[in-house]
Amino acid sequence: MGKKIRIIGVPMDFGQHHRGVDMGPAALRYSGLASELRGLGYEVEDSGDVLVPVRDQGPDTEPGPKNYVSEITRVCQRVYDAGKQAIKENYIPLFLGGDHSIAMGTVGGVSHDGPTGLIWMDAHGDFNTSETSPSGNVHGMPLAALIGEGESSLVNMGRNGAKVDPDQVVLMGIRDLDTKERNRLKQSGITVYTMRDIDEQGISAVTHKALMKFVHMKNIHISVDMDVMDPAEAPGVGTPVPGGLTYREAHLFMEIIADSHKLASMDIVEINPILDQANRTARLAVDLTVSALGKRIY
Ligand code: NNH
Ligand code: MN
Ligand code: MN
Ligand code: MN
Repeated sequence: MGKKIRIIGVPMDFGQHHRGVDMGPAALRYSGLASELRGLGYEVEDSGDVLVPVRDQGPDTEPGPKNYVSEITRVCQRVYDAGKQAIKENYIPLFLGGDHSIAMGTVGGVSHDGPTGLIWMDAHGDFNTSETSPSGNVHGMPLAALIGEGESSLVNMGRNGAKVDPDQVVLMGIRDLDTKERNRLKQSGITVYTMRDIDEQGISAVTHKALMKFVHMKNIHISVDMDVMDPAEAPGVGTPVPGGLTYREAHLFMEIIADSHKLASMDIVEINPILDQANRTARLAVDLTVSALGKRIY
């Protein structure tokens, strides 16, 4: 296969108020991520976890004025450096969240030395800014920050300004947008495939269309918020929304991505083992990851 994979854990839960997403990296490792990937023939290095300050507010903290922007920025800067380094050393970085705010670091870092196409798999748009967000939670803002909108400390983290062009972004699986977020998204130029689009056209057609967008690009990053899945498949997430991807829809997406040979980096985020049923969500995430990295049924 020739490609090496580097696992980078980011046990950060500052982007939202449910405690427990910081255990995502452990849940994924426990589910056998590295050995499954070695089974595919990859050389896999687990570089451990990026340093994340301890959050000492007790169980669930209230959303609101304290949204930990400075803590998140500091962690994302480390993630950015780790992503940039991994690409430079010819690894496929596999980032284990943590909540979705880590993607401001991951996508920034992997695009440091050249553009990447971005496929954002999510029930949500993650396209709020601190002005439009009803919750104040930073995990609802990373995609906006990546295209250069929102608080300057988030936008200018790693390197100044936008990290991806709206033209290089596809959002898939969405079914829950806030009102202002929806308007901003419509004006952004980002390609959006909602659950309705997937229901009507099928996941295969939609995925091939998404890939057509990146036909002139060498690298694709997929950022998988596990709440893109139907809650019946992936109960261990903080903000489940009914009507998500089925097991086979998500696998077929990953299998088609693997066939493109363009997957250069990936995030798996928002797994909350405390809310899960016997680590199901992390086990599903491992299955999806190995499909994205080339596991074939036949
Ligand atoms: N849109 C809501 C917000 O901004 C919810 C975001 N929650 C997510 N995003 N899990 O992926 O607070
Ligand atoms: Mn998200
Ligand atoms: Mn989400
Ligand atoms: Mn369906």
